Amino acid sequence: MNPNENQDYIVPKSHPRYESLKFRHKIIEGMKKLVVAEAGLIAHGRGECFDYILGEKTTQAAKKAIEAAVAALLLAEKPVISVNGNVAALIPDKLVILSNTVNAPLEINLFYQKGGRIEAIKNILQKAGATEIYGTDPKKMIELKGLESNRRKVELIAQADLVMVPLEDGDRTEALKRLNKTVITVDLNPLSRTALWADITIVDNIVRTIPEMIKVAKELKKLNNLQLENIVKNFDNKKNIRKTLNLISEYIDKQKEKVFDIVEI
Ligand code: PTJ
Repeated sequence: MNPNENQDYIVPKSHPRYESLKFRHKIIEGMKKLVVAEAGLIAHGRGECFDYILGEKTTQAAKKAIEAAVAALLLAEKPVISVNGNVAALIPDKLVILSNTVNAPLEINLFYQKGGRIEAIKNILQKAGATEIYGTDPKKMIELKGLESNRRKVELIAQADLVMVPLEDGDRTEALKRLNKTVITVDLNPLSRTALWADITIVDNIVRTIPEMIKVAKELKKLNNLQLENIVKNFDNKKNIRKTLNLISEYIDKQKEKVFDIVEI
């Protein structure tokens, strides 16, 4: 979607925060088209805040988690990528490419149930080139045990050995873990329940993570299973989250010095 499509949102490319504003407007447009839940705007704002204090870049810790996540996806027998409104609005094309590259089907799974949302998300994914989209037919859905939210209604996820749940709320991650599934998440908040419960937590903005995962997948596909297993075995999620928290502290410390560099006009 061209961010300048809607005359309300003309953002000059020269704007120092063009990239950030472009994705903010994708979320707003997504909400108008029912793709994004109203609460998705708030979730995005929270994400922006964490992204800011991470320096708006994919950190070394995130790169390590991305490598482990891709290796785990390639090793999984029945992997599924769960898609919610925010993810579909922000990065549909790349999501479809990742799904095809690692052979992990896309399943729409929403926290906020509202008539028309599943259709709107299905449309956006189909426009992006998806041919098989799960989680759209109520007759094929079953309910996950130990979960009360709307996310309990799943299709392929019920049988999956690995589920990637980007921008997730904590309840389902806990439920998936209790069902012995490997969970990968992408969450800019390193302290969220999902981040702490997941097996592999990528603390990064989904708009940078998915393209990076596609790049890494192309490389890791050249490895054998033993090499992929070693990557997963050598990854320590708790240590990696701690490293991310240290990177945030270091980044904030650096910014303290910068405060005095701003010259008043
Ligand atoms: O489309 P639905 O109905 O399934 O609802 C989706 C949302 C995101 C509204 C729902 O899952 C929700 O309320 O999520 P939470 O509990 O707000 O958690 C979302 C997490 O994603 C928060 O920790 C945010 O910091 C994080 N986040 C937001 N935007 C991004 C992000 N993480 C990575 N990349 C982002 N762009």
